Amino acid sequence: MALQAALLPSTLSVPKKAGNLAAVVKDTSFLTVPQKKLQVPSLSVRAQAVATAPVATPGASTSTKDAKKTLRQGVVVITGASSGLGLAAAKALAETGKWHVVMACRDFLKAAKAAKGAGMADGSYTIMHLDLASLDSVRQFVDNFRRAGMPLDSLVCNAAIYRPTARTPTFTADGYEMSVGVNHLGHFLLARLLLDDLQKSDYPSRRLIILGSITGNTNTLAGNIPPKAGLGDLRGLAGGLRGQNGSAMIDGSESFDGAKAYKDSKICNMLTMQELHRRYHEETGITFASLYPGCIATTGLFREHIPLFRLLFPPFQKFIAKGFVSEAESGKRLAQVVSDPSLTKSGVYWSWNKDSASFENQLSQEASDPEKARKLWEISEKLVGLA
Ligand code: LMG
Ligand code: NDP
Ligand code: PMR
Repeated sequence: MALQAALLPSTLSVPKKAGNLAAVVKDTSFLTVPQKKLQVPSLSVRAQAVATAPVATPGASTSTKDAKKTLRQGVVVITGASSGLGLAAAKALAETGKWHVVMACRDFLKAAKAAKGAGMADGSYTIMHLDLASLDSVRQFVDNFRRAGMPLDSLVCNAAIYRPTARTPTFTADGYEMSVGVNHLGHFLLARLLLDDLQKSDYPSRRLIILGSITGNTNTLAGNIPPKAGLGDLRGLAGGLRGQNGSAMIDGSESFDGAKAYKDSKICNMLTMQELHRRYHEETGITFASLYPGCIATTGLFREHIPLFRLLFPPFQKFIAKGFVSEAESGKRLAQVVSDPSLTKSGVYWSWNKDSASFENQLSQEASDPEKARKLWEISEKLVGLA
């Protein structure tokens, strides 16, 4: 393929000091910000002494001749980094200089504009195409990411769509209902494929993070605003969520409800995180986590809601429900879950209190049901072609 053909000659002609990794990234630069401005993460490492590096531990790479232990720049992939929380977290992480952010986005130009608009420095990020509404695209993303030659130290499954007023389903390229297809199934495949890469990383704390939400947890007031989340016995999912010859809803309901489909997809996200933890944490040492970042009432998530809702929801959250957080604040929270040395515990659903201190939150009974998590895992494997 053209990409591979393009790789070989210039790999050989790259100046020695840049090395092969730079050549690979150079030639996949059509996927990235302009090549001349791109820094290769592992080559643009800043020497950070143990004393100042936040998570420097034995086993981190050594990049100075005086044998000081240093932590190389980490590489984090964030899906849906073109807007809202994903963009704010990308900015927060890139600004530290300790992270190179791979923005995995369905709309390259939007992502490029968003990164520039947010003031992210050239070279601190790479944009790669990923459309979670297509399992082929997920696989292509994984191939492209591997070809770029970067390590993977942290993966954030952040992208989502919410269709609050939809009464008829839409479908992914593979024919699955869109909210669950994008928010859960696309991420399920991505996470499964990239586990290998996370495992290969020599970074001291490797993490896989999947966004959850309060609205999927029926042990909260917010989780009791109708329509309530609920997966039932997963018969709709097992039937393929196709809508025509079955149900487009996970629980098998005949009628479609876009708001419920989103909340259901968030239960899937939280169950998947826990199942990953049970299956892989001990063996791999990877930290699996989920979080509720607060109510970020101003993001694009509400783009399909009625205008009156979009107008009133932010002040409602600020002054009445008191769940509001700004995009910048939520970005810092997610950045903490990616890189804070104190948040290495696996299997946790993080939340924050009013002073923005993180705490381990309790999931609802359904969102922490191990039997349901196992069943969800097995059905999802079939739907994404892994079993
Ligand atoms: C469903 O409706 C839709 O059917 C579905 O399509 C989907 O969109 C789904 O979850 C998404 O929602 C849910 C419905 C159920 O909620 C509403 O219709 C209410 C929407 C209101 C959104 C918030 C805007 C509130 C505006 C208040 C004004 C703010 C101004 C602030 C200015 C401050 C200045 C100092 O809703 C329910 O069933 C309600 C359940 C009972 C809730 C408990 C009551 C607590 C009361 C708390 C405050 C009340 C706020 C006023 C609500 C006004 C509603 C129009
Ligand atoms: P936004 O709509 O601002 O961001 C969602 C991102 O997902 C966008 O970048 C969007 O891309 C991307 N996306 C949507 N569909 C696809 C697709 N098919 N393939 C790839 N990317 C896609 O929403 P938020 O920032 O609010 O949401 C981010 C996460 O936070 C979600 O997981 C959400 O569930 C969670 N969350 C949000 C809360 C809130 O109050 N906002 C509360 C709790 C959790 P594009 O820019 O191209 O549209
Ligand atoms: Mg909710 C009491 C606290 C609280 C919190 C933290 C949220 C978060 N909400 C709360 C209360 C209420 N909400 C109340 C009392 C109402 C009735 C007026 C209410 C309504 C409401 C609607 C209609 N809320 C909503 C909607 C949405 O469409 C949002 C949604 O469900 O998206 C799936 C939403 C949200 N409320 C939240 C949060 C975090 C959301 C959206 C984002 C998400 O879960 O991802």
